[in-house]
Amino acid sequence: MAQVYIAIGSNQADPMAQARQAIQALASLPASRLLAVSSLYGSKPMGPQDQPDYINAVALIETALAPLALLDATQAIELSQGRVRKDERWGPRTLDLDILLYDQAIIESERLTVPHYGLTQREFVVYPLYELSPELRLPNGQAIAVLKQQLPANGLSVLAEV
Ligand code: A4P
Ligand code: MG
Repeated sequence: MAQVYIAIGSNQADPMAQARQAIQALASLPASRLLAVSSLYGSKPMGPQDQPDYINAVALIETALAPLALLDATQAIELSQGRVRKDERWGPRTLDLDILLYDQAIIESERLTVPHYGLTQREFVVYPLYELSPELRLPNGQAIAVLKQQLPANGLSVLAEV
């Protein structure tokens, strides 16, 4: 079984409900178990500013799914929650699920880059990761606690528990 951190993001169609529904869907993945979920955070949009604030959270699951099978499953969850892929980069979305870490694996394939390329620069990923696992280290040895210390909160706030 692998331990996998998954980032959840939404800023459309009742984002808090989208996040909670996504967490339920992750808990129902085959050959997997939900181990922990961070608080639900409110965050300022990264990218185009003419879009609503986001709800962000991070889930920790244990899974027997291989990385690409897990990506198929998380993309199916995105689609089932009304995600329409658009050309605009970093534009609004009902649900975005990003695979942040898959054990300590380093994956660089056409469909999947792990650790996720934006992990270390995004306060809405680093802070919930720290909440879940303050001792966590990335495959390159970077400590999540140090990353958090270096990254301004940028208005990030805990809005609710799941
Ligand atoms: N892909 C590669 N690696 C991964 C991975 N580790 N996890 C590929 C998931 N997918 C991965 O993703 C494009 C392709 O990335 C997938 O087909 C997959 O094969 P996508 O979800 O279709 O596209 P996207 O999400 O629009 O692009 P991207 O670059 O992933 O967007 P981001 O970086 O996720 O940004 N502001 C706040 N405050 N909070 C947010 O959550 N999110 C975004 C989206 C913008 N601004 C935000 C937030
Ligand atoms: Mg994405």
